Amino acid sequence: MNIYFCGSIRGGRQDVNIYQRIVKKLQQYGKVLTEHVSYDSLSAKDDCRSALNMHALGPGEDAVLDGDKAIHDRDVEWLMMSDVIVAEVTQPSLGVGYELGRAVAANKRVFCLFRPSSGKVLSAMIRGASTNSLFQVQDYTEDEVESILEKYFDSIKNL
Ligand code: 6IA
Repeated sequence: MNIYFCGSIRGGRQDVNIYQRIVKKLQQYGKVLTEHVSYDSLSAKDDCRSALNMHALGPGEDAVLDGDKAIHDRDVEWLMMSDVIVAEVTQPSLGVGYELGRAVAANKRVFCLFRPSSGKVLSAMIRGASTNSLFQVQDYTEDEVESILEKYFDSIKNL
């Protein structure tokens, strides 16, 4: 099974430790195409220049844009190849919201995880998308993340 994990990158990296626990658990169920989302080395402030170890560019040079386009195109390709999309949505992220919209449009199975203890309130566009079993939103506490994922993958294994 191909699993696509979504978590905030430029939206902020404060939940990276939970992303690591989620990815580790997901690896029991299939191939996680986006393991890098959980890497400590990815920071919200990185752009493609630092990631590719490039020198500063002058006006009109658009390697950052090209790099972002490559990331976008590769991620969308992986999203389309995946059987399940699991998203940690507590830390708001434009990229994660975009990925979830593309996943819904492609009729993909989506499982969103949200921690109310963060004090945040989840976007109505995510909570409100949870109208059928293909798109589920699950509130959870940090200590139960592994068991929540176990329950979910148990529930879809015969589908
Ligand atoms: O808007 P955000 O950056 O928070 O979006 C995060 C989501 O978009 C994640 O779920 C990823 O799947 C995807 N995404 C965003 N940026 C990247 C990335 N590098 N590499 C892979 N996937 C990404 C961006 C920065 C890098 C050049 C250091």
